[in-house]
Amino acid sequence: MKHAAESVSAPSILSPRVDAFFERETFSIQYVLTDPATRHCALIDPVLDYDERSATTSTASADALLSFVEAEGLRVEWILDTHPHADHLSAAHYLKERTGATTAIGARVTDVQRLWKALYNLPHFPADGSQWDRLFADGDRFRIGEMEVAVLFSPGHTLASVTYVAGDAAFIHDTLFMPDFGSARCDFPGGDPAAMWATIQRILTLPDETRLFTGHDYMPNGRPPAWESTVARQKAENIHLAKAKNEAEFVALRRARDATLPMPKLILHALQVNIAGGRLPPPESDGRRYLKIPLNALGSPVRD
Ligand SMILES: N[C@@H](CCC(=O)N[C@@H](CS)C(=O)NCC(=O)O)C(=O)O
Ligand SMILES: [Fe+2]
Repeated sequence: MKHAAESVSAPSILSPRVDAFFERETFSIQYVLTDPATRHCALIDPVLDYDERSATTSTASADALLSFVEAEGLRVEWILDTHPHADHLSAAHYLKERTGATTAIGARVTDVQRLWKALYNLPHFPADGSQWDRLFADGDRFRIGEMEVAVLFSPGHTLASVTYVAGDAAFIHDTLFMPDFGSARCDFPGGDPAAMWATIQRILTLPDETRLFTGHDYMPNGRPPAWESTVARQKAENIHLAKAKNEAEFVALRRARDATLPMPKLILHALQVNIAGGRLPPPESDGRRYLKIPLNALGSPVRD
């Protein structure tokens, strides 16, 4: 059985199946990455919906992934985050409870946990990554079914960001967006535009035909949402790479743009949940869960 499967799995390793789910509230893309040979899959960057006006959470976006998985007869083996998100809550914990799949994120998440633990004043929070089943270091490899996935450490947007590379597909999250939008911001706590420049150069060393799947699409000029490019297209068309030809130019470009960007509306809501692997804070004595919002913790605000 194993041998028969191996003989048909070679093409799938070259070009895995990728299904994308665009979440319109935070312009996020959730992915299902599938090994066609075994129909095992990974859910990448799943979103736990949050309505900030009423402080209501909902699992509609995550449930759409589960419905798809069920309809297609897939088996969820992994729940992967590319980084601790600053603009939405991660549905990793909810999906772990529903599927029993293995959760994972980049190993440097412990640095992000330490940073935000101090910002939220959570002295008892364990900043040890124990909230995930597996932590990936640069160069680590793992399998979805029979398909090998490589992990590239890709910091800049956050201290802990990683890119997942499976065959000709790379999940590059918030590094490069679609070529007409450029690159991700590097001004969150722990962000670093010089590290982002090095990360982008590393991603661009993947083969030209590599399919690049981004983490957000902000639909510039009202175009329809898009999330897939290639290394060749990014080299030829990315608006930030066209303007910045070296690290110094890129750092200057990013600093100038980042100085104009307001904080994501959910940054303080999201990080306390996301450093806990997508777990909401435990219920208090009335059975209700509460978020904690530190005041004046993020410096002077930039307004819309
Ligand atoms: N307006 C959005 C901003 C989200 C945001 O800052 N997104 C990050 C990725 S997590 C980014 O890199 N944005 C790039 C940009 O806005 O130029 C919100 O409030 O959620
Ligand atoms: Fe992000």
